[in-house]
Amino acid sequence: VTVVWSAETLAHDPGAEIWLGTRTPGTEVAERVTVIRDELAAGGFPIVEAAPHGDEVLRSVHDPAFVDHLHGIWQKWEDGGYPRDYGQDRVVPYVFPTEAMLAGMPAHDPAATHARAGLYCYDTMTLVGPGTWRAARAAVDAAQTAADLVASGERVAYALCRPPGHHATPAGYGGSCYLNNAAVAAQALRDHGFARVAIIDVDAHHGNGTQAIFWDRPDVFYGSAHVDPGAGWFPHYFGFAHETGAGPGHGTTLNIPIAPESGDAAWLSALTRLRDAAEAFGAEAVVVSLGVDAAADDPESPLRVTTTGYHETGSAIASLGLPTVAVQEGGYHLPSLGTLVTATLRGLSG
Ligand code: SP5
Ligand code: ZN
Repeated sequence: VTVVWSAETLAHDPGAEIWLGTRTPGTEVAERVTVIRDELAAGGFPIVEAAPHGDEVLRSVHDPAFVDHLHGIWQKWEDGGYPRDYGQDRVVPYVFPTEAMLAGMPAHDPAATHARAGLYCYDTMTLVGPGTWRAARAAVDAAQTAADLVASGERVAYALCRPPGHHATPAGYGGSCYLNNAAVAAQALRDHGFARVAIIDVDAHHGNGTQAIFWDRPDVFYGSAHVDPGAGWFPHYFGFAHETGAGPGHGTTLNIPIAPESGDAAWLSALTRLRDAAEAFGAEAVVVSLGVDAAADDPESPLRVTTTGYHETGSAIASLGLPTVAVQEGGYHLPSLGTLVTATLRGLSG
Protein backbone atom coordinates (compact mmCIF):
# COMPACT_ATOMS: atom_id res chain seq x y z
CA VAL A 1 0.00 0.00 0.00
CA THR A 2 1.57 3.27 -1.11
CA VAL A 3 0.78 6.28 1.08
CA VAL A 4 0.27 9.61 -0.68
CA TRP A 5 0.52 12.80 1.34
CA SER A 6 1.31 16.50 1.04
CA ALA A 7 2.79 18.88 3.60
CA GLU A 8 0.40 21.51 2.20
CA THR A 9 -2.47 19.76 3.98
CA LEU A 10 -1.04 21.14 7.24
CA ALA A 11 -1.74 24.72 6.12
CA HIS A 12 -5.36 24.57 7.27
CA ASP A 13 -5.52 24.90 11.03
CA PRO A 14 -8.84 26.29 12.20
CA GLY A 15 -8.00 25.72 15.87
CA ALA A 16 -11.65 26.11 16.80
CA GLU A 17 -15.18 25.56 15.66
CA ILE A 18 -18.29 27.53 16.45
CA TRP A 19 -20.55 24.82 17.81
CA LEU A 20 -23.96 25.57 19.30
CA GLY A 21 -22.99 29.23 19.36
CA THR A 22 -19.85 28.60 21.37
CA ARG A 23 -16.22 28.70 20.36
CA THR A 24 -14.89 25.21 21.14
CA PRO A 25 -11.49 23.63 20.47
CA GLY A 26 -11.44 22.01 17.04
CA THR A 27 -10.79 18.28 16.75
CA GLU A 28 -9.94 18.29 13.03
CA VAL A 29 -6.35 19.42 13.70
CA ALA A 30 -3.28 19.40 11.45
CA GLU A 31 -1.47 17.07 13.83
CA ARG A 32 -3.79 14.25 12.65
CA VAL A 33 -1.76 14.05 9.46
CA THR A 34 1.68 13.95 11.09
CA VAL A 35 0.55 11.33 13.60
CA ILE A 36 -0.78 9.04 10.86
CA ARG A 37 2.19 9.63 8.55
CA ASP A 38 4.75 8.94 11.29
CA GLU A 39 3.10 5.68 12.29
CA LEU A 40 2.75 4.49 8.68
CA ALA A 41 6.41 5.35 8.04
CA ALA A 42 7.42 3.40 11.14
CA GLY A 43 5.32 0.49 9.85
CA GLY A 44 7.34 0.41 6.62
CA PHE A 45 4.71 1.78 4.23
CA PRO A 46 6.24 3.63 1.26
CA ILE A 47 5.32 7.32 1.34
CA VAL A 48 5.17 9.57 -1.73
CA GLU A 49 4.24 13.21 -2.33
CA ALA A 50 0.98 14.13 -4.02
CA ALA A 51 1.46 15.22 -7.63
CA PRO A 52 -0.27 18.40 -8.81
CA HIS A 53 -3.34 17.87 -10.98
CA GLY A 54 -5.53 20.25 -12.97
CA ASP A 55 -9.00 21.26 -11.83
CA GLU A 56 -10.98 19.25 -14.41
CA VAL A 57 -12.05 16.36 -12.17
CA LEU A 58 -12.60 18.67 -9.19
CA ARG A 59 -14.87 20.91 -11.27
CA SER A 60 -16.82 17.94 -12.57
CA VAL A 61 -17.85 16.73 -9.10
CA HIS A 62 -18.37 20.24 -7.66
CA ASP A 63 -20.15 23.30 -9.03
CA PRO A 64 -17.33 25.44 -10.52
CA ALA A 65 -18.85 28.55 -8.89
CA PHE A 66 -18.50 26.85 -5.50
CA VAL A 67 -14.86 25.95 -6.20
CA ASP A 68 -14.14 29.57 -7.20
CA HIS A 69 -15.88 30.83 -4.06
CA LEU A 70 -13.84 28.60 -1.75
CA HIS A 71 -10.66 29.58 -3.59
CA GLY A 72 -11.29 33.30 -3.11
CA ILE A 73 -13.34 33.81 0.04
CA TRP A 74 -10.47 34.06 2.54
CA GLN A 75 -8.65 36.78 0.61
CA LYS A 76 -11.88 38.73 0.13
CA TRP A 77 -12.55 38.46 3.87
CA GLU A 78 -9.02 39.64 4.62
CA ASP A 79 -9.24 42.51 2.13
CA GLY A 80 -12.64 43.48 3.54
CA GLY A 81 -11.13 44.09 7.00
CA TYR A 82 -13.80 42.07 8.77
CA PRO A 83 -13.75 41.68 12.58
CA ARG A 84 -11.15 39.42 14.14
CA ASP A 85 -11.92 39.38 17.83
CA TYR A 86 -14.30 36.41 18.07
CA GLY A 87 -13.86 34.60 14.77
CA GLN A 88 -10.14 35.47 14.73
CA ASP A 89 -8.71 35.05 11.26
CA ARG A 90 -11.60 32.90 10.06
CA VAL A 91 -14.52 33.40 7.74
CA VAL A 92 -17.66 32.99 9.86
CA PRO A 93 -20.84 33.54 7.85
CA TYR A 94 -23.77 35.19 9.60
CA VAL A 95 -26.55 34.83 7.05
CA PHE A 96 -27.37 31.58 5.29
CA PRO A 97 -29.59 31.86 2.21
CA THR A 98 -31.35 28.54 2.77
CA GLU A 99 -34.92 27.77 1.69
CA ALA A 100 -36.06 29.33 4.99
CA MET A 101 -35.03 32.74 3.67
CA LEU A 102 -35.49 32.24 -0.08
CA ALA A 103 -39.09 31.02 0.24
CA GLY A 104 -39.19 30.27 -3.47
CA MET A 105 -38.53 33.88 -4.52
CA PRO A 106 -35.90 34.90 -7.06
CA ALA A 107 -33.03 36.11 -4.84
CA HIS A 108 -30.59 38.93 -5.54
CA ASP A 109 -26.96 37.85 -5.98
CA PRO A 110 -25.26 40.11 -3.42
CA ALA A 111 -21.82 41.64 -3.96
CA ALA A 112 -20.84 42.18 -0.30
CA THR A 113 -18.37 39.60 1.04
CA HIS A 114 -20.16 39.33 4.40
CA ALA A 115 -23.37 38.55 2.53
CA ARG A 116 -21.74 36.01 0.25
CA ALA A 117 -19.85 34.16 3.01
CA GLY A 118 -22.84 31.92 3.76
CA LEU A 119 -23.67 31.12 0.13
CA TYR A 120 -21.86 27.80 -0.09
CA CYS A 121 -21.55 26.98 3.62
CA TYR A 122 -24.05 24.96 5.62
CA ASP A 123 -22.81 25.06 9.21
CA THR A 124 -20.83 27.17 11.68
CA MET A 125 -18.21 24.51 12.51
CA THR A 126 -16.35 24.63 9.24
CA LEU A 127 -14.24 27.77 9.30
CA VAL A 128 -12.16 29.10 6.42
CA GLY A 129 -8.77 30.61 7.21
CA PRO A 130 -5.66 31.63 5.28
CA GLY A 131 -4.47 28.06 4.59
CA THR A 132 -7.80 26.36 4.01
CA TRP A 133 -7.86 26.44 0.22
CA ARG A 134 -4.24 25.33 -0.10
CA ALA A 135 -4.77 22.37 2.23
CA ALA A 136 -8.09 21.28 0.75
CA ARG A 137 -6.69 21.54 -2.78
CA ALA A 138 -3.59 19.52 -1.79
CA ALA A 139 -5.85 16.81 -0.33
CA VAL A 140 -7.60 16.60 -3.71
CA ASP A 141 -4.21 16.18 -5.39
CA ALA A 142 -3.40 13.36 -2.95
CA ALA A 143 -6.68 11.59 -3.76
CA GLN A 144 -6.05 11.94 -7.50
CA THR A 145 -2.46 10.73 -7.16
CA ALA A 146 -3.68 7.62 -5.31
CA ALA A 147 -6.24 7.01 -8.08
CA ASP A 148 -3.45 7.30 -10.68
CA LEU A 149 -1.35 4.72 -8.81
CA VAL A 150 -4.24 2.26 -8.76
CA ALA A 151 -5.03 2.91 -12.43
CA SER A 152 -1.43 2.07 -13.27
CA GLY A 153 -1.60 -1.28 -11.50
CA GLU A 154 -1.20 -0.89 -7.73
CA ARG A 155 -3.85 -2.96 -5.95
CA VAL A 156 -4.25 -0.53 -3.03
CA ALA A 157 -3.19 3.10 -2.57
CA TYR A 158 -3.97 5.36 0.37
CA ALA A 159 -4.37 9.15 0.26
CA LEU A 160 -3.65 10.78 3.62
CA CYS A 161 -6.16 13.54 2.97
CA ARG A 162 -6.89 16.40 5.28
CA PRO A 163 -9.16 18.31 5.69
CA PRO A 164 -11.62 15.45 5.17
CA GLY A 165 -14.15 15.56 2.35
CA HIS A 166 -17.22 13.35 2.57
CA HIS A 167 -19.58 16.05 3.94
CA ALA A 168 -18.75 18.42 1.04
CA THR A 169 -21.74 18.50 -1.34
CA PRO A 170 -21.86 19.51 -5.02
CA ALA A 171 -22.00 23.18 -3.97
CA GLY A 172 -21.44 23.29 -0.23
CA TYR A 173 -18.88 22.88 2.53
CA GLY A 174 -19.64 21.73 6.08
CA GLY A 175 -18.86 19.05 8.66
CA SER A 176 -15.15 19.99 8.67
CA CYS A 177 -15.07 19.21 4.93
CA TYR A 178 -14.40 21.60 2.01
CA LEU A 179 -13.66 19.58 -1.15
CA ASN A 180 -14.82 16.00 -1.57
CA ASN A 181 -11.62 13.98 -1.90
CA ALA A 182 -13.38 10.61 -2.18
CA ALA A 183 -15.70 11.87 -4.91
CA VAL A 184 -12.68 13.16 -6.82
CA ALA A 185 -10.96 9.76 -6.45
CA ALA A 186 -14.08 7.94 -7.68
CA GLN A 187 -14.49 10.26 -10.67
CA ALA A 188 -10.78 9.97 -11.46
CA LEU A 189 -11.13 6.16 -11.51
CA ARG A 190 -14.15 6.50 -13.82
CA ASP A 191 -12.08 8.73 -16.10
CA HIS A 192 -9.27 6.15 -16.02
CA GLY A 193 -11.72 3.65 -17.53
CA PHE A 194 -13.20 1.73 -14.60
CA ALA A 195 -16.83 1.54 -15.76
CA ARG A 196 -18.41 1.09 -12.33
CA VAL A 197 -16.92 2.39 -9.09
CA ALA A 198 -18.15 1.62 -5.56
CA ILE A 199 -17.52 4.00 -2.69
CA ILE A 200 -17.61 2.31 0.71
CA ASP A 201 -17.74 4.89 3.50
CA VAL A 202 -16.57 3.59 6.88
CA ASP A 203 -16.34 6.96 8.65
CA ALA A 204 -18.55 7.07 11.74
CA HIS A 205 -20.69 9.76 10.10
CA HIS A 206 -22.83 9.50 7.00
CA GLY A 207 -21.12 11.04 3.96
CA ASN A 208 -24.02 13.22 2.87
CA GLY A 209 -21.79 15.14 0.45
CA THR A 210 -20.60 12.08 -1.43
CA GLN A 211 -24.12 10.68 -1.49
CA ALA A 212 -25.39 13.96 -2.96
CA ILE A 213 -22.69 14.08 -5.64
CA PHE A 214 -23.56 10.61 -6.94
CA TRP A 215 -27.28 10.56 -5.99
CA ASP A 216 -28.57 10.18 -9.54
CA ARG A 217 -25.53 8.45 -11.05
CA PRO A 218 -25.90 4.80 -12.16
CA ASP A 219 -22.13 4.32 -12.55
CA VAL A 220 -21.02 5.13 -8.98
CA PHE A 221 -22.36 3.22 -5.98
CA TYR A 222 -22.33 4.89 -2.56
CA GLY A 223 -22.63 2.66 0.52
CA SER A 224 -22.13 3.75 4.11
CA ALA A 225 -22.26 2.39 7.65
CA HIS A 226 -22.54 5.13 10.27
CA VAL A 227 -24.01 6.13 13.59
CA ASP A 228 -27.78 6.55 13.26
CA PRO A 229 -28.42 10.21 12.37
CA GLY A 230 -31.90 9.77 13.84
CA ALA A 231 -30.27 9.36 17.26
CA GLY A 232 -29.05 12.97 17.14
CA TRP A 233 -25.79 12.62 15.23
CA PHE A 234 -24.36 14.72 12.41
CA PRO A 235 -25.33 15.13 9.54
CA HIS A 236 -28.82 14.79 11.05
CA TYR A 237 -30.78 15.26 7.81
CA PHE A 238 -29.36 12.36 5.77
CA GLY A 239 -28.05 8.85 6.16
CA PHE A 240 -31.31 6.94 6.59
CA ALA A 241 -31.99 3.52 5.10
CA HIS A 242 -34.78 4.79 2.86
CA GLU A 243 -32.31 6.95 0.87
CA THR A 244 -31.48 4.77 -2.13
CA GLY A 245 -30.71 7.26 -4.95
CA ALA A 246 -32.90 8.76 -7.65
CA GLY A 247 -33.56 8.58 -11.39
CA PRO A 248 -30.84 6.60 -13.17
CA GLY A 249 -29.12 6.28 -9.78
CA HIS A 250 -32.06 4.60 -8.09
CA GLY A 251 -30.73 1.65 -6.10
CA THR A 252 -27.07 2.78 -6.19
CA THR A 253 -27.10 4.28 -2.68
CA LEU A 254 -27.13 2.09 0.45
CA ASN A 255 -27.21 3.46 4.00
CA ILE A 256 -26.84 1.33 7.11
CA PRO A 257 -27.47 3.39 10.26
CA ILE A 258 -26.08 1.82 13.42
CA ALA A 259 -27.28 2.40 16.98
CA PRO A 260 -25.02 4.43 19.30
CA GLU A 261 -22.80 2.28 21.55
CA SER A 262 -22.66 -0.56 19.00
CA GLY A 263 -19.37 -2.43 18.65
CA ASP A 264 -17.72 -4.80 16.19
CA ALA A 265 -20.64 -7.20 15.73
CA ALA A 266 -23.13 -4.67 14.32
CA TRP A 267 -20.38 -2.81 12.47
CA LEU A 268 -18.94 -5.88 10.72
CA SER A 269 -22.32 -7.24 9.73
CA ALA A 270 -23.00 -3.86 8.09
CA LEU A 271 -19.63 -4.04 6.35
CA THR A 272 -20.48 -7.47 4.95
CA ARG A 273 -23.68 -6.04 3.50
CA LEU A 274 -21.81 -3.12 1.94
CA ARG A 275 -19.21 -5.44 0.48
CA ASP A 276 -21.88 -7.73 -1.00
CA ALA A 277 -23.81 -4.75 -2.42
CA ALA A 278 -20.65 -3.40 -4.09
CA GLU A 279 -20.10 -6.82 -5.66
CA ALA A 280 -23.73 -7.12 -6.80
CA PHE A 281 -23.42 -3.63 -8.31
CA GLY A 282 -20.60 -4.95 -10.49
CA ALA A 283 -17.92 -2.61 -9.20
CA GLU A 284 -14.61 -2.68 -11.06
CA ALA A 285 -12.82 -0.48 -8.53
CA VAL A 286 -13.40 0.70 -4.96
CA VAL A 287 -12.92 3.95 -3.07
CA VAL A 288 -12.89 3.61 0.71
CA SER A 289 -13.86 6.72 2.64
CA LEU A 290 -11.61 5.75 5.51
CA GLY A 291 -12.70 7.52 8.65
CA VAL A 292 -11.63 5.81 11.85
CA ASP A 293 -13.89 7.84 14.13
CA ALA A 294 -16.17 4.83 14.73
CA ALA A 295 -13.45 3.59 17.09
CA ALA A 296 -14.26 3.28 20.77
CA ASP A 297 -11.91 6.05 21.92
CA ASP A 298 -13.01 8.65 19.41
CA PRO A 299 -14.47 11.87 20.86
CA GLU A 300 -16.78 12.54 17.86
CA SER A 301 -18.85 9.35 17.77
CA PRO A 302 -20.47 6.89 20.18
CA LEU A 303 -19.61 3.76 18.20
CA ARG A 304 -17.19 1.26 19.75
CA VAL A 305 -15.35 -0.43 16.94
CA THR A 306 -12.03 -1.99 18.01
CA THR A 307 -8.68 -1.98 16.23
CA THR A 308 -9.36 -5.60 15.27
CA GLY A 309 -12.74 -4.45 13.95
CA TYR A 310 -11.01 -1.92 11.70
CA HIS A 311 -8.59 -4.60 10.49
CA GLU A 312 -11.57 -6.82 9.63
CA THR A 313 -13.25 -3.84 7.95
CA GLY A 314 -10.24 -3.69 5.63
CA SER A 315 -10.28 -7.48 5.09
CA ALA A 316 -13.98 -7.47 4.18
CA ILE A 317 -13.37 -4.85 1.48
CA ALA A 318 -10.17 -6.60 0.32
CA SER A 319 -12.20 -9.78 -0.28
CA LEU A 320 -13.76 -8.01 -3.28
CA GLY A 321 -10.34 -8.40 -4.93
CA LEU A 322 -10.67 -5.03 -6.65
CA PRO A 323 -8.30 -2.11 -7.24
CA THR A 324 -8.82 0.11 -4.21
CA VAL A 325 -8.15 3.74 -3.31
CA ALA A 326 -8.49 4.55 0.40
CA VAL A 327 -9.03 8.21 1.28
CA GLN A 328 -8.64 9.51 4.83
CA GLU A 329 -11.79 11.06 6.33
CA GLY A 330 -12.40 11.55 10.09
CA GLY A 331 -10.72 10.09 13.17
CA TYR A 332 -9.85 12.43 16.02
CA HIS A 333 -8.27 10.50 18.90
CA LEU A 334 -4.63 11.33 18.27
CA PRO A 335 -3.09 8.56 20.42
CA SER A 336 -4.86 5.76 18.50
CA LEU A 337 -5.22 7.28 15.01
CA GLY A 338 -2.06 5.79 13.54
CA THR A 339 -2.80 2.32 14.92
CA LEU A 340 -6.34 2.34 13.53
CA VAL A 341 -5.28 3.47 10.06
CA THR A 342 -2.43 0.94 10.00
CA ALA A 343 -4.79 -1.88 10.98
CA THR A 344 -7.28 -0.94 8.28
CA LEU A 345 -4.62 -0.68 5.57
CA ARG A 346 -3.15 -4.04 6.58
CA GLY A 347 -6.66 -5.52 6.27
CA LEU A 348 -7.17 -3.83 2.90
CA SER A 349 -3.90 -5.18 1.55
CA GLY A 350 -5.23 -8.72 2.22
C1 SP5 B 1 -15.32 14.13 8.54
C2 SP5 B 1 -16.00 14.08 9.87
O1 SP5 B 1 -15.81 13.13 10.62
N1 SP5 B 1 -16.76 15.11 10.18
C3 SP5 B 1 -17.40 15.08 11.43
C4 SP5 B 1 -18.25 16.26 11.60
C5 SP5 B 1 -19.12 16.04 12.77
N2 SP5 B 1 -18.86 16.96 13.80
C6 SP5 B 1 -20.07 17.31 14.45
C7 SP5 B 1 -19.93 17.30 15.90
C8 SP5 B 1 -19.60 18.64 16.47
C9 SP5 B 1 -19.32 18.52 17.89
N3 SP5 B 1 -17.92 18.65 18.12
C10 SP5 B 1 -17.63 19.10 19.42
C11 SP5 B 1 -16.18 18.93 19.67
C12 SP5 B 1 -15.68 19.96 20.58
N4 SP5 B 1 -15.01 20.96 19.85
ZN1 ZN C 1 -16.72 11.35 10.81
